[in-house]
Amino acid sequence: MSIVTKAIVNADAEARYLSPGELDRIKAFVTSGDRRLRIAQTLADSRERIVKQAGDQLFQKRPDVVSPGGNAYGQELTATCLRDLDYYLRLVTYGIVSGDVTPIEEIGLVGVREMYSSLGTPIGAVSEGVRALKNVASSLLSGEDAAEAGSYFDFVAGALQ
Ligand SMILES: CCC1=C(C)/C(=C/C2=NC(=C\c3[nH]c(/C=C4\NC(=O)[C@H](C)[C@H]4CC)c(C)c3CCC(=O)O)/C(CCC(=O)O)=C2C)NC1=O
Repeated sequence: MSIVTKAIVNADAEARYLSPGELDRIKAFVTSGDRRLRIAQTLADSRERIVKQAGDQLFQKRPDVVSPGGNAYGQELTATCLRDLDYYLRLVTYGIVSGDVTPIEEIGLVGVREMYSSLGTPIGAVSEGVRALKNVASSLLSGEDAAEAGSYFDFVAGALQ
């Protein structure tokens, strides 16, 4: 849900007009629209590089995951691991565009703990990988844009801890 939809659902539940506070938040959302779309576009355009470099950083910090017996050991499982990082980068762009973490939660975080646990994937290392995505992505963005995007990476990394 975008923050516009959310405000409307809340107001309609009480059969009232949008409040000044809600209109202010919607105004901020609309005003920041160009910037948020630009950030999402930059991340999408650079996704291969962001995922590759984040993977390199992760495997340097956590060599155990790509060592024999590790959950991402071997070409195929390493590729699956990088695919998961790409998934999270994609979900972060959804969050940035909608100004809301709900799409990230619904698509990528509900039930994820149980899933990784059943796969034997160390969830803390996935979180580390998302922090690496944030590092690499931030280096491609201006300070203000990096801060906007950073909050969504932080949200995902926090949920995966
Ligand atoms: C868009 C929402 C979405 C998410 C998030 C998602 C995750 C996801 N990751 C999976 C597997 C996996 N995920 C990883 C990831 C890793 N292993 C590690 O040690 C690293 C720390 C980490 C990379 C950062 C690995 C290695 C597998 C395969 C595990 C296996 O088959 O044994 C699987 C099991 C099915 C499959 O292999 O595709 C799912 C569903 N799928 C989705 O549709």
